[in-house]
Amino acid sequence: MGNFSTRPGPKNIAELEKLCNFSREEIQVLYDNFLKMSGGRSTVSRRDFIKGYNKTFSSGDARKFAENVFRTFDTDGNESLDFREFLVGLSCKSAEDLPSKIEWSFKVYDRNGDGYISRQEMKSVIHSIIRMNGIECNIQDTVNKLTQDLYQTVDLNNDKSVSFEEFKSSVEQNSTLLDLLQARPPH
Ligand SMILES: [Ca+2]
Ligand SMILES: [Ca+2]
Repeated sequence: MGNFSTRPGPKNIAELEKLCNFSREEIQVLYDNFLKMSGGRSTVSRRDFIKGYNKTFSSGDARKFAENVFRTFDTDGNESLDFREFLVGLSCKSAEDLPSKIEWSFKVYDRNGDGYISRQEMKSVIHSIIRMNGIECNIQDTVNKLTQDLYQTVDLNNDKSVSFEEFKSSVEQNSTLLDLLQARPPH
């Protein structure tokens, strides 16, 4: 597709529409946001992404969480996002159906991408979520406690490693688990 230096034309938009759940109009808006983040360049660097993402959170520090998000967006691992990666990433992140939510959350937690969530990976992501939400409390204790509880719940066979299958069936059995994993109060 090449890099855009100007607004994507109708042909590009039609192609992009097929890759995500966004409408034509939403893609245009997202492209403007993308340009704001990149400073008008055709790719967004890790640093620009983290800075831009953090700006949207007034209450807490979202930088650590943004690193995890960046990793799930940067599918070719070249440390920068083109508009297609940005769009597909946002589309996966904002998907509302349970299978997509499970898949995306698993990727966030599996920081080294080896297909398993270690306790350390879970702890690190929970820490980043709590910081992002700006929760004022004894953060280390909260992180330890949440990690302990959640890890025990999702590590079904208790082998100190959480596979995608374990993660998926835990969440399917208990729908409030996904809220807890995203540090949202269960509704
Ligand atoms: Ca990339
Ligand atoms: Ca892992």
